[in-house]
This record gives sequence, C-alpha cells and structure tokens, in this order.
Amino acid sequence: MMIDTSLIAEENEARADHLRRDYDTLGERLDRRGIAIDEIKRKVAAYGVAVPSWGVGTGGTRFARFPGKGEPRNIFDKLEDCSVIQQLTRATPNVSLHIPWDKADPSELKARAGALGLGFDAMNSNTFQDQDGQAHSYKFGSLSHTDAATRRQAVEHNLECIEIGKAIGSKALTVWIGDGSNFPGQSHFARQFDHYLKSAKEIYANLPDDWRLLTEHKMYEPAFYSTVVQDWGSNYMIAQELGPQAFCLVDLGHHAPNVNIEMIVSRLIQFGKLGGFHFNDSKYGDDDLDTGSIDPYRLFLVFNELVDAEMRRVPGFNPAHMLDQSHNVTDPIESLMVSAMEVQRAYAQALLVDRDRLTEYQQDNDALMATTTLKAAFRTDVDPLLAMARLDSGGAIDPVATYRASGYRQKVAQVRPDVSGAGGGIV
Ligand code: LRH
Ligand code: MN
Ligand code: MN
Repeated sequence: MMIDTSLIAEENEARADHLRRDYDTLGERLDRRGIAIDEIKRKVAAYGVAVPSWGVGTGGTRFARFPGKGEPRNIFDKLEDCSVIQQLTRATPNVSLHIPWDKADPSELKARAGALGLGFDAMNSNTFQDQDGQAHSYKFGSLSHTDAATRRQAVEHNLECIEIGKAIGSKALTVWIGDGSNFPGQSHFARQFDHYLKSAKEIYANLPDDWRLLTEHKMYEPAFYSTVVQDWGSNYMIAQELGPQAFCLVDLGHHAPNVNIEMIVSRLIQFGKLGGFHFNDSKYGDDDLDTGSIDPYRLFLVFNELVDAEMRRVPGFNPAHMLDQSHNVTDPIESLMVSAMEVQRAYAQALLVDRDRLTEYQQDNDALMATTTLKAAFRTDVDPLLAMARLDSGGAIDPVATYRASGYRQKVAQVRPDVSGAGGGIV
C-alpha cells in the first residue's frame, strides 16, 4: 500500500460522523422515491473505471510541457501512482497500458501490478509516432499506408501488443491511428480505407478467442483534412467488417462540438457494437480535460444510456470503461481521482432515474415530464453515497484531502528527479 492505512483511518475518522448523517438523510429522501440507497451503493462500489498509464504524467500540450514534481520515471512509477488512485478511491482497479511507452518485462509488469493490487485493462498500440530504430516511418500513415512494408510493420506492432497483453492478463486491444491526410487530393479515400481494413483484418485474425478488438475513432488531429477512422460511422463499418470480436470505442473528446454522443452510444448498443469508452471532457476538440469538468450533464446522459442497456439486459453488453486525460495544470493523481469519482457519480445518478415513469412519459409524448424525470436524477446530490461506498471498501471519504495530507507527491519528488519542460511541445 502506497498510502499509510492509519492515515486513511485517521482522515476518515474526522469525517465519518457528518458522512453518516448525510448518508441517512439521502437514504430517507431516496426511500420516499422508492429507491433503496444500499442497493445503489452496492452497485457503485462494484463499479470500476480503468486509469490510463499515460494519464499519471503531466502530458502538456502540443505547444509546451510543464512537468510537475515527482513525475513518474517509468511504468513502475506509473503503476505506483495508479495504485494510490485505487487505494483512495476504490474505483480504479485496472490500468490501461500504452505500448511502447510502457514496454517492460511482462512478468515483472504482472508481478508489480499484482503486488499493488492492480490488474490490466485494454492494451493500446501506438503507430501514430515513430520509434528509434524503426525501419519504416509513420509520417504518411501506418495501418493504411500506401507502402505494404509500412503497413506490415504496423500490423506486427499490434501483434506484439497482443502478446504482451496475453502475458499480463489483458483481454482487449485498443487501436487508434493518426492516419489521414492534410490536403485535398493527398490520399485516395477508398484505397486508404481499404488498406486499413486489410491490416485490421490481419490483427483481428491473431486475436485470442476471449479478446476484443476495440477501434477508436477521432474526427481530426493529427490529420487535419481527412482522417481514416474519423467517426462512429466508419468505426461501425470496421467493426462489422472484422467480425464478432470487434467493437467501437468512444472517446468523448473525439467528436465535433455539439454532436449527440449519447445517441451514438445508444446506436452502438442497439447494434451490438459498443466496445468501450475513453472518458474525458472537452469544450472545443480533443481537449482531454478531466471527466465531467465541462459538461457533467452530458456524462450523465451517456450513463443514462448505459444504465438503460444494463436494465434491459442487452445481450453481450459489456463495454470497457477507461479514462483518457492529459493534465497540464493539476496534479494528475488528484485529477484522475476526481474523474473516477465523477464517472461513478454519473453512474449513480443514472441508476436513480425512474425508468418506468420515463417510459410512460415517452409513450405519452409528455416531453416536459420525461426530461424532468432525467433532471430529477441528475440533480440528486449522491456525494454521501459515493463516499460511503469508498469508506466501506477501505478507501478515503475525501480522497483529495487524504492524498494531500499523505505528502505522497513530496515524498516521490525526493526520489524521482526533476524533469525539464524545455523543448517539450511540438510547435
Ligand atoms: C488519441 C487518443 C488515443 C491514444 C491516446 C493517447 O487522441 O485518445 O486513445 O491512444 O489519445
Ligand atoms: Mn482516447
Ligand atoms: Mn484523444
């Protein structure tokens, strides 16, 4: 355990009385709505969202990097930071790795994660960057490149990710590529997509039977004119072409502004192709801001679709839940803890929706009461419920305050050397 358990107990002790009273009050209010608070708490406690290994460093922007104190030096430091998030929130039991950023001896990865009480979620491949010593450049694409040898190299990299994943107990591969074009006429859309599909089929053919292939769409960046897997339509076609183990991954930041993401989620559920999420928030583009920091109502509306599918017991419905954020001005551990709790909050609020009433209002075309039903759930302050779920499972009532009291960042800063931001950023 990275944080002293007696410190957690002490911090919790100071807050437990108020929490119990707040929990009882909320319980009484929910009871009047016919909802058993303990049942919601049980579901919330069982809920987990994976932490991205790359999220525990200060990622910076394309323009600059401003590293914080005690930046993780390698994947093992990252795992320690991830375990702090899990220890205090009890909401993040798994880590999602990015290869080659996190490349290390798989047996050591597994042992260290196991000792820290962590498991692994989806593996992420990276063919959007060149690596030292690589034979072919991805400057003009990877899985969809015009050159067969470059495509082959990108396929091989994905197969290597599967091998590493198999050794550490992962069950999914997430593929996001930056392939696209910057100028009209630069690429032939159909030929490029065809190359992509053929490469993806080679990866799919090597997928273990109990694995899923998650393809992630993104509208633009780094390509600014056209992107090969730019939207959920292209993504859905890919999943259809590949077969039953292929699914679409929805990163909340990868859509045009004002796009109705919750409806995309519903469509993918309806046609059995929702594979998972990268949760974050955005105001303009792929901003990678903390989950729920800009538009918590949208996050709730996404969870409303997920809970609806859960309640309807949609066959095969089992999306992976992961965070994908980049932190520039906050301590990444604090941001990821808050985001994990925001995701849990959206889940809890969605569980409070009176679905029978909602169905009736929808049937009767009572738009006002239908939308008010959603708002009633969204407006419910479920803080005491989330905190009690953490307390029951050994976490912290107030993770951020407890983390600050632990002095973890200052302690790791003594052994992890300062990183320079100079030269960081790309432009
Ligand atoms: C692309 C993306 C994708 C990558 C991650 C680092 O913008 O969302 O998921 O793997 O960022
Ligand atoms: Mn993503
Ligand atoms: Mn992204």
